[in-house]
Amino acid sequence: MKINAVELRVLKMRLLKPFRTSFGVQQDRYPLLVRLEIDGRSQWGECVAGEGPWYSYETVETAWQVLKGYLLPAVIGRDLQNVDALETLFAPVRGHHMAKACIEMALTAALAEHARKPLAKFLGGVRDRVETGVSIGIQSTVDELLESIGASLAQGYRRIKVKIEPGWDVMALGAVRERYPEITLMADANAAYGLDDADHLAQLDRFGLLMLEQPLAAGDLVDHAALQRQMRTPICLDESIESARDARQALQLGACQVINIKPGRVGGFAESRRIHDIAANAGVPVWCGGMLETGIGRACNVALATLPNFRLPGDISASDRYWAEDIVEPPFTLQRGGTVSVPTRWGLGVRVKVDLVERLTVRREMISA
Ligand code: SMG
Ligand code: MG
Repeated sequence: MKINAVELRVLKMRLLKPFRTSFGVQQDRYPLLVRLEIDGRSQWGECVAGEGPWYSYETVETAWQVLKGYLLPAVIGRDLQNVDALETLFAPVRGHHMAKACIEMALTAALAEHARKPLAKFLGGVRDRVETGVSIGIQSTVDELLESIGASLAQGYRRIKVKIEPGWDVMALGAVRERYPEITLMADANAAYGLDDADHLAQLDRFGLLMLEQPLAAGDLVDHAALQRQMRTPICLDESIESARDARQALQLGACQVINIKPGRVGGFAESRRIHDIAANAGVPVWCGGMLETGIGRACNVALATLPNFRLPGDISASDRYWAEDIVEPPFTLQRGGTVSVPTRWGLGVRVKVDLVERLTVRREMISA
């Protein structure tokens, strides 16, 4: 397969509701899309980088520059029979896994289509629906939090993740547990704490959380291991795991008992698979995170989450939780038991609404040899 050219685009899309985490509030999302011209057809992909360097050092701007300046010149015009060839060409570029991932995932979808298989089957998936949950941002009041959780449960979501930060943690989760003693509940701190907060965080143990996601800074594997020794709640790592090496070292250190895999964060499907296997061999479950994706990135996440060791519900909510109108057809909808169905068409499995993408585009550039 030969990538003849790649079109980069940034869209502007309004989230239905602002999303607040420990690092800021987001109302508009600016997804960076790629369209590979590959063997005479188009293959879309999505980069998960955010607008600012908060969740990661990567941003829409850095991904654009690294794609245009380094990654795309290395691959355009080359014959790529598989993803290994792509990874070899990308290897000299240090980091920038989000920029790399969008091309890797688009190429994988094209290879799946070429092999006449749905992406999930091409990846080795074993499920036709995946369990999903919701991620509920930091709210202004406990009443709003309880209301938001109530609405999500009423829609059929079965796992609730609450974003926390210092000042919005023990009290907020305590109120949730009092109202909903039985729900599957977890919390995500997006690196808002330090090891000095260990005693405080250990108070969360009494809420029977499924896990506590990324309490400490991304580079703090050793401190996460120390914190895990001081609390019963399983620690899950998200920002800390950018590669299979990170996963191996985190598990060796005892820094976590669960891993959140986002293919867009770790360089794509192949690296996600390696992390999945390392975790499986260690008896550690993984689940698929989310980055407020459009239907393109969501289709990738759904496909990945069909692998066997994705044993916990993902942050893969339906399209209508984020967007008034998704850019793919059909949109992802919530099905019985709080699940999302896995597309069965070949390749990515959803059709991109090109006219809508066109209307939402705020920046575009064609990169060719
Ligand atoms: O896509 O439903 C989603 C968002 C899930 O909470 C979510 N993602 O740390 O896991 C996380 C956050 C990162 C995204 S912040 C823009
Ligand atoms: Mg997270």
